Amino acid sequence: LAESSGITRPKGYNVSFHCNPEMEKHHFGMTHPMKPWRLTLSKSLIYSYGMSFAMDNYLTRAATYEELASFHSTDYLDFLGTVLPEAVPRDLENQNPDLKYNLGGSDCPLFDGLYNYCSMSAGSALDAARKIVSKQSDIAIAWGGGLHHAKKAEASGFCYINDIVIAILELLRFYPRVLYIDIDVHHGDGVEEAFFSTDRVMTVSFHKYDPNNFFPGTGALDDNGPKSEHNPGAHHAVNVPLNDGITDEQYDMLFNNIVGKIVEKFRPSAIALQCGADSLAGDRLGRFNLQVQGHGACVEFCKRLNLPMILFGGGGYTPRNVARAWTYETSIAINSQDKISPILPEHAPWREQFRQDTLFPTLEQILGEPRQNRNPQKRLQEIIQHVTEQLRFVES
Ligand code: ZLV
Ligand code: CA
Ligand code: ZN
Repeated sequence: LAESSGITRPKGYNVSFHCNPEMEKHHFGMTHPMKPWRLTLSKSLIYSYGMSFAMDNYLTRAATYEELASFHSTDYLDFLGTVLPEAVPRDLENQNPDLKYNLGGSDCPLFDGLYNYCSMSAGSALDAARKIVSKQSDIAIAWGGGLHHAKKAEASGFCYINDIVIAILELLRFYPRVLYIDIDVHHGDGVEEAFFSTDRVMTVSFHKYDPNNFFPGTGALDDNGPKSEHNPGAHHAVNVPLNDGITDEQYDMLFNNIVGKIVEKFRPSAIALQCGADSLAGDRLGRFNLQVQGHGACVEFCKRLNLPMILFGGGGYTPRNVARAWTYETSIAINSQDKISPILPEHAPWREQFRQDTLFPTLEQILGEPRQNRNPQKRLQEIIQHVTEQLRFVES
């Protein structure tokens, strides 16, 4: 396969791929939008292109309790490890579910094997971080991670364990400064909050922002970390609130400008990039008009910085498009984006899942009618202006 596709190992650097196929067998419930099976579809397409021959492939073990406890509270972990997916207790008066740690509701249901699922996601992310710090990998990929909403002692938005925070904590044992970038359509609130009080991690999230109608409702332009002068973490949270229908061209302009300025000022020693694919056009929960090319351009931009980097997954609720994006982004990591065919491989299992046989469907193919763009150029300039002023407070 690798020979016929012309895909070879990248020259002068190493890419590793970290996954645990057991993770993919878990189910959140019939109607729940999070489908771990999308990881199977993504991997299947990546392998069909012959990309595994160009990377070091690791089957990762689950993270241990102690590893999870590097971020999460032991009370929360103990509950997560013992709670059974039986009926959730209801409040006697109004019958509302009485949730502990926000577990068991419709966003974060209790399902069979939940604790295993969470520790496997964190295990892959942590393995990726360890291969980076040991310098065995220059880019490490963990598509099963990226669960950016989980808090120290609370589940939130389909996320129970924050594998990203755990992986960044590992990077911080060896690197002075880590830049976290989040292109999921939702605000990366859990990662932002975890590093609110340090100047060793800068977080930047691009997201749909509508405090009343879009989850989680945080991440306004001027939410930039605790304002106190004595807090080293002040000004180290960058937020890029966007509206429905943003296009590749606008996103690319914003991303390059903002991430470029942050890198110049903050001078990170490593990058953690959350590649949530719900920012793609046609996503079941998303609102943007991004195409596979525009989403991938963010990965390409970060790769060109030549810093050690972890690529995480995240959201993504239209599995065929998730698989396309993460396949294209894997090809970018191994520098094969110009070698792979834009026509999906003939022999790909699940080929019928993809509807069109292209890796790059047009907006018309995805949506029929593209979503209306509610991001005037003037607003994008205001955002750039705000971030530029914010960065004046960051010491370089
Ligand atoms: O992609 O959910 O809006 C990383 C990620 O960023 C809500 N949740 C909360 C606030 C009030 N609720 C609504 C409860 C909905 C429960 C089930 C759905 C079921 C079917 C279809 C859509 C949803 C849904 N839930 C859509 N948006 C939500 C958000 C959570 C979004 C999490 C994004 C996670 C993996
Ligand atoms: Ca985001
Ligand atoms: Zn999301």
